[in-house]
Order: sequence, then structure tokens, then C-alpha cells
Amino acid sequence: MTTRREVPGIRPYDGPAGGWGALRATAQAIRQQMESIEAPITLMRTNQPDGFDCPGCAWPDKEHKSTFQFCENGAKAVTWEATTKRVGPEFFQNNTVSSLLQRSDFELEDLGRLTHPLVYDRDTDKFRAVEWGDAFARIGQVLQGLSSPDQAEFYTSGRASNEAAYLFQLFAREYGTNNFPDCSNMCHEPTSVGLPQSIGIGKGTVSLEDFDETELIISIGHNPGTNHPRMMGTLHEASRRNVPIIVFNPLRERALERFADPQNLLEMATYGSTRIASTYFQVDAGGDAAALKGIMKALLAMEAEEGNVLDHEFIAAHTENFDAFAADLEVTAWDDIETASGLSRSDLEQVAIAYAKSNATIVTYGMGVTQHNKGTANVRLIADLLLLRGNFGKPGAGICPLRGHSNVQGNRTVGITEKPSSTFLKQIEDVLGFKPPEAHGHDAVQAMQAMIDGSAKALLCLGGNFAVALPDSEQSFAAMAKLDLSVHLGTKLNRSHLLVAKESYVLPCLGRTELDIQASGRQSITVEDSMSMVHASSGKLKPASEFLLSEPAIIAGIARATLPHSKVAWQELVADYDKVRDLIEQTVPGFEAFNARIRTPGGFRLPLPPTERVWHTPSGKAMFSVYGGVKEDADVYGAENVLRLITIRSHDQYNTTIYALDDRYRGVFGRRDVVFMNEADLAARGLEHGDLVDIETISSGRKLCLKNITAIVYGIAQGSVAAYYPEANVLVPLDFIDKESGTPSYKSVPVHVSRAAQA
Ligand SMILES: Nc1nc2c(c(=O)[nH]1)N[C@H]1C(S)=C(S)[C@@H](COP(=O)(O)OP(=O)(O)OC[C@H]3O[C@@H](n4cnc5c(=O)[nH]c(N)nc54)[C@H](O)[C@@H]3O)O[C@H]1N2
Ligand SMILES: Nc1nc2c(c(=O)[nH]1)N[C@H]1C(S)=C(S)[C@@H](COP(=O)(O)OP(=O)(O)OC[C@H]3O[C@@H](n4cnc5c(=O)[nH]c(N)nc54)[C@H](O)[C@@H]3O)O[C@H]1N2
Ligand SMILES: [Mo]
Repeated sequence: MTTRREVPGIRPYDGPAGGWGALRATAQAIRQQMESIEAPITLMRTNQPDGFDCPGCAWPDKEHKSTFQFCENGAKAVTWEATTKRVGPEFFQNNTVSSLLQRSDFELEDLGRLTHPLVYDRDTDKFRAVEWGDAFARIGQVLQGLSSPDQAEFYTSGRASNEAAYLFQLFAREYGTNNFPDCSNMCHEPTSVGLPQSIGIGKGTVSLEDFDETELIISIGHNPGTNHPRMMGTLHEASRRNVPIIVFNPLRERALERFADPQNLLEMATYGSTRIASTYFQVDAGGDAAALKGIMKALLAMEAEEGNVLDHEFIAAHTENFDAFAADLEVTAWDDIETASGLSRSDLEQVAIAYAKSNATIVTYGMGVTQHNKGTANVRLIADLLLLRGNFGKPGAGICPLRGHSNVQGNRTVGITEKPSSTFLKQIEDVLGFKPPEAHGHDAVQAMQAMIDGSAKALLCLGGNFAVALPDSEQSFAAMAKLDLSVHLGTKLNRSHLLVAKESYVLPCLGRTELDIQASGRQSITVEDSMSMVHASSGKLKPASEFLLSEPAIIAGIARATLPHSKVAWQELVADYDKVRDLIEQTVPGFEAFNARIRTPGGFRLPLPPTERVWHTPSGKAMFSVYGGVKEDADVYGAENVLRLITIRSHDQYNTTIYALDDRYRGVFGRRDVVFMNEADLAARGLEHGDLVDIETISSGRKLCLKNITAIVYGIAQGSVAAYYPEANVLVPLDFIDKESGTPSYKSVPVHVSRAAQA
């Protein structure tokens, strides 16, 4: 092998993921954010049923308790929120918004927790402290003054509790709009849209226990070593039981190859580790639909030859549309499958053989599946694969979408959706006594489009970093300034807060780790994890500042100021969150005896009909989908020299929150300005490891480019390149979406990479 030149900050990582490195990184995260070592340790020992739910990810807890288990990235999420750093009015008096905009996303959040409600002062270009009452009154006044409620957008980020999200949608619907852009629109919307068509519900069907009984795991397009670290314990156990784990991922992700479980004393003491993937297929970015079709085509061929491969009884009793589905596979050519997936026919046949052997299979998937122009089709094809062998409603089998934010699934369940069902609206009307609007509202991309064309006038954000999370940063950032009003409920300062509108408010709220005391005493909130378990979470820490309000209290404050004749008893609801839960129980199915059931440790599971082989589809059966061809992208990617850009998360980041500049498992340290490339793709462009490149999106619309990025050689499928989100959002076109779900194609942007013009 040729020796490569040294590139600053790039050092291949050869060890397993997890292990001592994870413990070291945890200690470091704590040291950087907390003054005393005691606080976080107490935090991590919080292991009682009345503890708080980790704000990190939506992977369930083994005991289904809201406890805090050891997890490097969970520790980062907790210490980032429970930090002792503060950013108050004095700081804002000394720094203009224009100067703050020069700081990096990392620097902004690293300033610490927001302590006071803030209003933007255009004359001085500074934020200054404002009284809560004054802020509510003015926000109410602006909202009342809009010519239509549909000129306001109500964004939700998935960390919000069920209670906060429920009140937020109640307020916006009573105000008169269904404009509910939310982070789900950028994330698992293809799951929410695709799975109901296939199996009658837009949620995963497995429980943690299923992983104990499964015989095969197929993992497609997710990176659990970073994004769902507690899942690594589950995969580790499965691997030790010799369960094959077949991975599809264009990038070699260390944790999917080898993992040392920090909870496993022997492994830690002996510096041992466990292989995770039994087979690793580096599928092309966006090539999963073709790969899945290949596996299923091979399976049908095996059935034709040997028989006994498909679960005929299940297919006959529980599904429809099989014939059309099989006919489509029949006419899909292997050549096309190989070209579009980047995998060989024999590889895919091997997967089919392994799948046919397994009596209980789980398919897990994440953003590598959903964030594509065919995200919804991808999800349905995964369901098809499982249907072929009856892998629903039996132990050890099912579909497992890895949700993003810790309560993103719950937000949807309690009504954060731009397309509410008429049953839900009727329930609201019957119970609350006002008539909610029926017309569908905006999703995230549509909300931004309305801001760009000037038809949206106000944006209220329940958490998150709206403009930074969305595609085409240049355009999205500029659109924020066109608004009359922006209001952000947040814990830490971020760029969206600083992209000020004519009037802007930043309203600091309690985090999930903090005590929430209201008129009736200490409150808990509830969340729903990736496996539909609903449980309570109660903060324990002293709030970051005495001026913070809870999210429900802030929403109620704005609602009362906006709707003086509201039918909702805002004050009563905020005084006692049990009353919010009573309303959820009365308006959302599945929450019978809500308050009683969250008081048992572990909470309860929401109904998942497919686990009982009940299908809430129009025909009452599960539905095979027909996804014609695999060549439909040829016009987008077929031209010469086109590469597919994947935008990914580093190990030291939580979405737009950058904890630090390392990405340990991918061997990148102290920087994020890199693009991961296959060696052959570099060579084909006359480039070498470490060269500066420009990346330009191939788009008929606006010119999108990212300049002076360092290209580094990485184990990535030829034809695919990867760069970090959110920086690479300047390259993602806003209108390049999955048409069925509206989700941006963050992971298959057609680009050209060439030597930097400046170099
Ligand atoms: N620590 C931490 N935890 C998190 C988050 C975080 O940022 N940091 N974010 C949270 C959120 S909101 C979410 S949605 C989840 C995200 O969790 P993931 O779903 O793991 O998301 P990503 O890191 O964006 O990328 C997923 C993987 O998909 C692969 N991939 C890209 N394109 C393709 C493709 O075309 N096909 C296949 N098969 N694979 C592909 C990438 O190489 C990468 O390994 O994690 C949640 N948890
Ligand atoms: N290019 C590219 N873009 C992407 C993605 C990608 O893979 N590639 N992924 C997409 C995905 S999956 C998602 S989910 C979105 C994420 O989009 P968002 O959910 O909008 O973004 P986050 O970065 O999670 O939001 C971080 C902010 O949340 C606030 N916050 C933290 N905790 C709390 C709290 O308890 N309450 C309140 N009110 N605020 C709080 C803090 O102020 C913090 O700055 O980004 C999407 N954008
Ligand atoms: Mo997400």
C-alpha cells in the first residue's frame, strides 16, 4: 500500500467502538461542562423509576424505566443540558447579534444555558432581557394582528414532552391553523407515511424482548455507535448469541464492525471486543431500494425452485397485492439492480439465503433509508421483505425504525401533524368545545417555502434549530429575516435564534433534567420511545436560572395572551400536568387510564395492531407495494462524474448541536471541514488524500456550493461521498424531496467534486 500524506487531524481509528475510549470521552464531556465532578456522577446514578428520561435518543430502556443508563452520548446530552455555564443579559448587552452570528454553532451553544427571556432590540442590534408578561402580551398582539392564522408556522422539535406538544397543538388549532412543521418532516416522515400503507400504523413493531429471540438482524442505514449507543448493548448480545447481523451502509462504521461494551466488565478488563456485523455490504447511497428488490427477487426465485421459502399461509390470510408485487420483481432486471445498488447479484442472493433460513427476522433502519427522494418507497420495500416470511406478529420479528429525538414519536401521537385525521379533530371539538381547522397545513419544507415567498409572517418554535436543520442554508437563513415575528423556546442559544425577524423573542425553558414545580407541586412529563412505550420522566436538578419557565407554562402564557376567550383552561392545565394527560386521554386513542398507568414503573405500551396481526389499512390486510423499476434516478445521477453526497452526523454532535470537533470512530479530530471519499473517486479526479476541493450541487435551480473542503480517503462505496451536517446543508436543494413524505433528500444529493478553485 502506498503511504499517504499526513493530513492534520486525520488519524485512522483501528480499535473497536465503545470500550475505554467511550469512558474517557464521557469523563471529558463532564469535565468540560460541569464544575464539580459530583453533580454528573449523582446524575448517572439516577437509577430510580422516578428519574428523568435521557434526552439523547429514543432507544428504550431495558427495564422500561425512565432511568439514565451509562452511554457516552447520553452523558454528553445530559451534561450539555446540565452544564454550569450560563449566558445572561449582561453577555447580550456586550455582544451584538451580528457579531454573534460570526461564531460557530459549537461556540454559540457552548456559551451555556439561557437564563432570561430576551427580546431583540433593532436599534442596538442586541438582545435584552424582557419580562415574561410583556413578551407574552406582545407576541399575542402580533399573532392577533395577522390577516390569517395560516400566516403563522408552529414548529416542534422532538425533545418536547407529550404534555408540551399537546398544549402547543391545542393552542395553534384554537388559534386556527394546522401549520405544524416538525423535525419528523426531516427525519422519519417516510416511516409515518409508508408504514400505514403497508401495515396500518406508522410505527415500529418490535420490542426489546424481540431482540432476545430474533434469529437474524438486517441493519440498514443507521449508525447506532453514535446515534443510539444503548442499542449497541442489544446488538452486542445478539452477536454473542451468534445471530447474524447483516449491515447495509455505504460507509464503514466502526461500531457496526467491532464493539466493546462498556457495561461488560470482562471485555473491558481484557481489552476484548465483539464483532457486530456478520456481513457488511457497502451499498451505494440511495441504492437500498434496488438492493431490497434484489433480495426479494432472489427469494422468489428460490421459492420457484425449492418451495417453502415464503410464508404462504401468512401471505394468503394477511396480505393483498402479492401478485402485482411479484410480477414487478419478475420484470426488474438484475443488471439494473446491480447498477443501482452497487452490489452484486451473488451478494444479494446470499442475503436471501440467510433470510430464508431465519424463522424470526428484525429489520432496523434509520436516516440512510428515509432521507432520500424515494424514502417512503424504501420503507415500504422493507415492510414487503418482512411480509414475505410473515415477520410480523411473532416473537423475535418485526420492523424497527430507529427514531431520532427522544420524544419525536410521542409528539406525533399527541397531535403534532400538519395532516390531522378527522377523528382527532372531532375529538378535540367534542372535548374542548372549539372547532379546529380542517385544511391541511404546512410541513417543514412547505413552511420554509412560505417564509421564502413571504406568505408566512410568524414562526413559533417549540425547541430545535429550524433554519439550520433545513436544506439550502443560504436561502433558509435569509428567509428568517423576512418574518414579522419569530419566537423560540429553547435551552441554549443557536443560530436560528440569531437570524432575527422584525421582532424576535428567545424564551428560555426548563430542560428535562430539571425540577418542574407548579401550583400543585412537582410535575412529571411523559415521553414515548421508539418502541411505543410511554413513561414518565421527572427532572431532579435545580433549574439553570430562577427565571426559567416550563414549556407548558410558556405555551399557556402565549395562548392566553393571544386568545383572550379561549375555551382551554390554560392555568389549570399548567398547575397540574395530570390534567393535560386527562385531556390527552379523552382525545387520543390508546391512553386509557393515562395518569394511573404512568405511575407504574416502566409505564405502558401503546396499542400496536400489527403485533397481533391486525391491519388498520383500508382493506384490513397488510399491503405489498409495487415500486416499479430501479432506474428512475438515472436522469439525476446518470450524467458523467456525478457523485451522491450523504450528509451525516459526527460522533460529537447532536443534530445541530456540536459538542466538540472530533469524530473519533471515523478518525477525524478537531475539524469538520472534510469530505469522505473513495480512493478511486479521488484518483479519477486527479486528486489525493488531503487535497482541497469544491463541492457543487447539480441542480436546475440555485447554484449551491461548498468551497475549500479537505477530501480524505475513507471506506465509502465508490460513487458516494459524505460530509457533515449541518455545514453541508448549503448543498441540499430545498425542493429535492421525497414527494410522498416531503422529506428532504439529505442523503443523496447529486454533486460534482473538483479541485478547489482557490487551491
Ligand atoms: N449522539 C447523537 N444521537 C442522536 C442524534 C445525534 O445527532 N447525535 N440524532 C438523533 C436523531 S434526530 C436521529 S434522526 C437519529 C439519526 O440516527 P441515524 O439514522 O444513525 O442517522 P445518520 O447519522 O444521519 O446516518 C445514518 C447512517 O446512514 C448511512 N447512510 C447514508 N446514506 C445511506 C444509504 O443510502 N443507504 C444506507 N443503507 N445507508 C446510508 C450513513 O453512512 C450513516 O451511517 O439519531 C438520534 N440520536
Ligand atoms: N443535512 C442534514 N440535515 C438534517 C439532517 C441530516 O441528517 N442531514 N437530519 C434532520 C433530522 S433527522 C432532524 S431530527 C433535524 C433536527 O432538527 P431540530 O430538532 O430542529 O434541531 P436540534 O439540533 O435537535 O435542536 C437543537 C436545539 O434545541 C434546543 N433544545 C434542547 N433541549 C431543549 C428542550 O428541552 N426544550 C426546548 N424547548 N429546546 C431545547 C436548544 O436550544 C438547541 O439549540 O435536522 C434535520 N436536518
Ligand atoms: Mo431526526
